[in-house]
Amino acid sequence: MSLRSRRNKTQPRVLFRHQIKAMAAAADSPPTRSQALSGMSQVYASEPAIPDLFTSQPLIVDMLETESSQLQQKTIDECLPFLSGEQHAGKCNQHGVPRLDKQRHVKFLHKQLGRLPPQMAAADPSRPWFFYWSLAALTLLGEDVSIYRERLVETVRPIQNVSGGFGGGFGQDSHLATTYATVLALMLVGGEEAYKVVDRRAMWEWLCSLKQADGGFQMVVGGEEDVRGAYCASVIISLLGIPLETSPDSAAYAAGHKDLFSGLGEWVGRCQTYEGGVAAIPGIEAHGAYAFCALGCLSILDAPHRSIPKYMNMPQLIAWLSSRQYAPEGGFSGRTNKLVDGCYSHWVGGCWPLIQAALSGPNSGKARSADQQAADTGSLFSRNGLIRYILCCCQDQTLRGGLRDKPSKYSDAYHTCYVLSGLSSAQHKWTLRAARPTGSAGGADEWEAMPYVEDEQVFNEDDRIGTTHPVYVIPQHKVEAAWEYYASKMGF
Ligand code: FPP
Ligand code: K
Repeated sequence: MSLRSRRNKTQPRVLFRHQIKAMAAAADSPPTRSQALSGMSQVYASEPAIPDLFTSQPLIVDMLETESSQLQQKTIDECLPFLSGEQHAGKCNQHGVPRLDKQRHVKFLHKQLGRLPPQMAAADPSRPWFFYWSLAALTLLGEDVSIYRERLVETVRPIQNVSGGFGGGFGQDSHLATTYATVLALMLVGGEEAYKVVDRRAMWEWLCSLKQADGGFQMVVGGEEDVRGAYCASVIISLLGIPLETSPDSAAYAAGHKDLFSGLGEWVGRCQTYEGGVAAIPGIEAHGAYAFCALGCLSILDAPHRSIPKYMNMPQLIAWLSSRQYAPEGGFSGRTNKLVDGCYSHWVGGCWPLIQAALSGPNSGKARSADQQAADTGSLFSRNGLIRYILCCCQDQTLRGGLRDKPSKYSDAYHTCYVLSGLSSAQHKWTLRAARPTGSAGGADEWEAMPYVEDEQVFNEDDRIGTTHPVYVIPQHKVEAAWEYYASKMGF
């Protein structure tokens, strides 16, 4: 293999305008260029401490140039000025990291919940997604979203079909993705009025018709079956306390699946690829979004330390997930030879707490083995790298606000939600406090979040955002409130 080094170690550090300005402010008169240079030690002292890893070209570059390698180089060049602070006009902390612009992001999100502008009519079938993305992101930023309860309830009631599930809009067929988004949005606003919108019996019948003979779920009756279906169905079933027995007149029942979770873990396991990642369906390319869906689904079927190692090759999965984090960018890519994107802060970043729990098992504070202790304390990815990418590269810097894929892209509700979810999981440590009893599918494990404290914390403490359940991606207390409400329903 021919490799070349791209890094020029003798290259001088660049003085940014804000550093020269800071020096000028310190002195009575603006410094001349020679004064600026003779004051080098002073400048170095005030220069933000950014590890070279995040400010330099990669040390090793493959000589084979392809469209992919050119795009990768373009992305590095696009991110470096943001990672070095150059693009933040002196508004960085001592680590070269800017603040989280909460106010603007909150404003952006409220706007997303308004009426869609006419040019967005094509996005109509994804309206429930906009509700989920915006409400989840607002919640992470500490906003009370119950003010949206009445409007949400009125808006989603007509998109529920009598045959079960929710479409994207009035008169549209029920789809697992829009149903998942609608259910989560309802749980986010919370309250009995929201909980009772869902027709759970019809939902159960519809889910039974989506369940396939091979164990998986179709997204829509007669439509595609993939790992999104496995995750969305398990979330809906377990959050709403849908009875697990399959309907005796369903094809799944005839195929021997007497319950909705039967054969699902095996089906998800078949989606792990030779690379170690997880694909949408068996036999195609691994992608980060599906890795999260797979691990989330498995963590619902049973406690993660039992179900994830049961269906997944852990070393290969961990190797693949680790390869998703890039330097200097610090963010995650979704697949091999592709680019970092802020949304993978969640799809890939959100896999880590589940992997960590799978490795550590429940930690109730009792004596731990050496392996367990190592898994308890270590971090499986560079949290600071991800936090740098998010705060430096993913924030829209105009009045628009919102978070984005990368600096050359516009912010949107999808990225705002998943970038913030990723930020939250990088800032916290989740522990499985107590696992459900063995063999109780859909049962609740006890999770606990603690602020993750690094030796060197690169973000301002004020910018630590809220937490979100590692499996359901809504706050833990909203998950528990839903469980409590539906537990009182018994059957339907
Ligand atoms: C590729 O896009 C993206 C995918 C193949 C996955 C999309 C799926 C999700 C975002 C998640 C679905 C989850 C649920 C719960 C419904 P791309 O080729 O534009 O991006 P890439 O270059 O980063 O792969
Ligand atoms: K992408």
